[in-house]
Amino acid sequence: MNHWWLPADAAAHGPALDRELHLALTLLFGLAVLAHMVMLIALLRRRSQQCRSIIAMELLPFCVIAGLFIWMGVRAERLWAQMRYAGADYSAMQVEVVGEQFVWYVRYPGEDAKFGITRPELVDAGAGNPLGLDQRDDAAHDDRVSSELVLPVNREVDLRLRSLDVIHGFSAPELRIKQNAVPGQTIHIHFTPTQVGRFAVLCTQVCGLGHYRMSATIRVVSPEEFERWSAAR
Ligand SMILES: [Cu+2]
Repeated sequence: MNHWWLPADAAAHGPALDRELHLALTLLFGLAVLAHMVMLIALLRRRSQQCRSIIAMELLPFCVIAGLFIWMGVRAERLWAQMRYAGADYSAMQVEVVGEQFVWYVRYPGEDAKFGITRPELVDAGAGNPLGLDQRDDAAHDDRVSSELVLPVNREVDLRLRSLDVIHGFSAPELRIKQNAVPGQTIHIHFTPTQVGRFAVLCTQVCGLGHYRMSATIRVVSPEEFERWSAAR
């Protein structure tokens, strides 16, 4: 079913999410059909005879459906928790994505794998410091800010999301990632890209008049190409 109604799967956690979606849609479709059939049968039967047991007619289906929904909720929550709350592996690549009306900035921590301190009063996109990096901090010297998110294939990414102004929605459909960037919060999500290619990033929160043009590209490349790209910067 994937081939005609969902975008290609380019992340390691994608197939599990897709399975969950298919399971939910199939079950709910089946339930909708069943509910209509039960209603129809009940209508026809009640014309001729009294229904003897309200327990069989109403309580039992209610309990079964409630149990089903709880089971589905727990399954989905566990998947989400793996992505969002279980931390990334210590070897994961650190990347920061920051939303600002109406662009996405990407920051790499450089050789020291440590993000430098940023200060709101230093934010000055015109002067080439859109994130307000504080150069007095040693960890900030080798930080690299880019407009393009370039990632090596098959390596886990620990992505931290921030926003400088309003709530933005970071969404990459092929990578099955969608997470809001909230001002004042640093939100981590982690994933492993499994396919080389170019993937769209869209903002999925209506964040202002320029919302429609708040897009970016994720370029997933081979590890060698990633090394070359990093070295060139
Ligand atoms: Cu936005």
